[in-house]
Amino acid sequence: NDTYAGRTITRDGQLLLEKAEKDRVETVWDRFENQLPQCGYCEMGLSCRICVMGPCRIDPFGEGPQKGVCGADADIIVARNLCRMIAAGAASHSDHGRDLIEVLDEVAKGKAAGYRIRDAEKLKRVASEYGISSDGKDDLKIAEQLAYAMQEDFGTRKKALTLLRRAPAKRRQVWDKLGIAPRGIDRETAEMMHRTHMGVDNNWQSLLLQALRNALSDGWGGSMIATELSDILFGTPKPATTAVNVGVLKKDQVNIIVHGHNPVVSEMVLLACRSEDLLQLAASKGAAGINLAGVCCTGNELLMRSGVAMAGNHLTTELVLTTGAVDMMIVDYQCIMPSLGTVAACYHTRMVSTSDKARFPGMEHREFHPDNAAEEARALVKEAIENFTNRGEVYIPVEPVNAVGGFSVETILGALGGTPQPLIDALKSGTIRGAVGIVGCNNPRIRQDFGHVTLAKRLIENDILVVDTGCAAVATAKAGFKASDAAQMAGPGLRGICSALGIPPVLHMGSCVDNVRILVLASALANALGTDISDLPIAGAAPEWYSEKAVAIGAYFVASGVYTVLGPMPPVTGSMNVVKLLTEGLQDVVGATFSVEPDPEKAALAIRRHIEEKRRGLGLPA
Ligand code: NFS
Ligand code: SF4
Repeated sequence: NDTYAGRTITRDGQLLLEKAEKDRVETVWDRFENQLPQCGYCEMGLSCRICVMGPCRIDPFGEGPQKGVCGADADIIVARNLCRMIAAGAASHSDHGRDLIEVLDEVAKGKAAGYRIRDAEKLKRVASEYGISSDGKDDLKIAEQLAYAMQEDFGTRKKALTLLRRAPAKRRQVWDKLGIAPRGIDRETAEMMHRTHMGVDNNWQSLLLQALRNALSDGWGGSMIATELSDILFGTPKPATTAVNVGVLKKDQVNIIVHGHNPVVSEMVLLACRSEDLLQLAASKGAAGINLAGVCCTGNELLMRSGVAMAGNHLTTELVLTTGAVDMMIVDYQCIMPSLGTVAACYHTRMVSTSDKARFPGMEHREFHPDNAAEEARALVKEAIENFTNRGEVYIPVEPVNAVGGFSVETILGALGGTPQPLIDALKSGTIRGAVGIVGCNNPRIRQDFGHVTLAKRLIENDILVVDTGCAAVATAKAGFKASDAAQMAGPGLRGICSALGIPPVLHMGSCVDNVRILVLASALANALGTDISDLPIAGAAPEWYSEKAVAIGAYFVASGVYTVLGPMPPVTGSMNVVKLLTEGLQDVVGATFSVEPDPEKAALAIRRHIEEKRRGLGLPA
């Protein structure tokens, strides 16, 4: 069916769209079509509803009003809107990070049954970065002090975030010179909201500089804390084989899906799924086992650390329910479409929300806190098992694809013998031309996975190593780029290295907060070369992004010196000043720019040109 093929390149998606139509289930694509044509003012960033003298619109053709009621022009309105997107994105990642600090603190105080320190070595390493010595202290004492120190990073008592020290010296000088080194994680978001209130900062340049500082407070602050503490509490990822796409659901087993972002909930569900008595209970109901699978980033968290299978990315989250095979979906927060409860109501699937800050229509709310999470997870898994016998017809139309995940920086450097030198040698000789991070979401504006898969394919064919995260990482996994034999898809140089190391040419580095792993890896490369991140033959891309979080990520990539290509156009075209600053002007400010290119073939060309230019800059062979 052409309609389905126009919506997604995935076989499972196409078949389940057909099933959804048969079952009269409305999906994100249907609702997208119902919204067309979308508001042109909003698409250009030219509408403002920051205050109630408005809402206001600027006429892009210059005939109607050129000022809002307060006098704000197109530049101010577009900049403010973009700033608020970044503030929301940074707040989301950073609030997720804060939740992990709370768990660490409760673990330290003995109040979080089920959680523990799984990577004590990393605990000590990160603690020492915060100036906390481990001498003569037990792990819990160190954990308590680290939790306290990290809370300070969120506040107003500091002049600069602790983990900025991980960035190359030259990069920190850039930030200091511009006055955009973030001070406190919450502080930068709060200041961004303040500056964009009516009548505060009305200079589009200074607004956008604060937006970069706000984004940096996410990348080198909130998200980085989220990733580091997740490793400490749940283990630092190591490569493991797993499976992806809807075919990971099992007809003869209890299927539980976790959805959302924070491993604080999903790790406890995983623990419960593996407990002997619950497995026995499942057997007594005629199930051959308990099958836990993920969607979106909490799925990526489990995939990275425990090889848990992945049923799909963002646009698959509704479709996975139309299999009729999901006995329970457990959600935490972020990227969870409020339509899911309605979809589930057509099947026997039980829907459960778990976070005090995220509720959804058609879901039962069962709140998880560090002190009850282990117990609550067991109760839910038990109820999922009981729901197994209520299943109707089940339709699992595809076989899963195998994939290797789990590439933390620790693992990558470990595989290279402890230093980035072999990678640098390969870059220097030109065996590998460069490296690109492909990140971000799905968006119904773009055929699902088409942007991610096409871009990754073209890059690896041209000997560019790809690292990916989030829904991009799931897309390339579904397409087989992380399978054990995927090195064959790469150009000769990259293929040789991947075959020798036994790794795929597209490395799964985790969830969206794990984009910080890419920053840390880039810093290691820059430091080894004695240069800045902006001099490296690397780039970032978000071919199918949709969320405010993705804008924050793009902004901290660029502010960290990484040229970044976006697929969908952000709502900025109403101001040529803002567009020019983002796509050209930032070069002289932070040594990197954004670019927008919805066609992944053209994006690949732009990225290859950029990488060759950076190689020339470093005097590396063509
Ligand atoms: Ni990232 Fe993860 Fe996916 Fe996009 Fe959403 S799940 S945090 S925001 S849609 S990649
Ligand atoms: Fe209109 Fe200005 Fe109020 Fe925005 S802040 S809604 S442009 S009056």
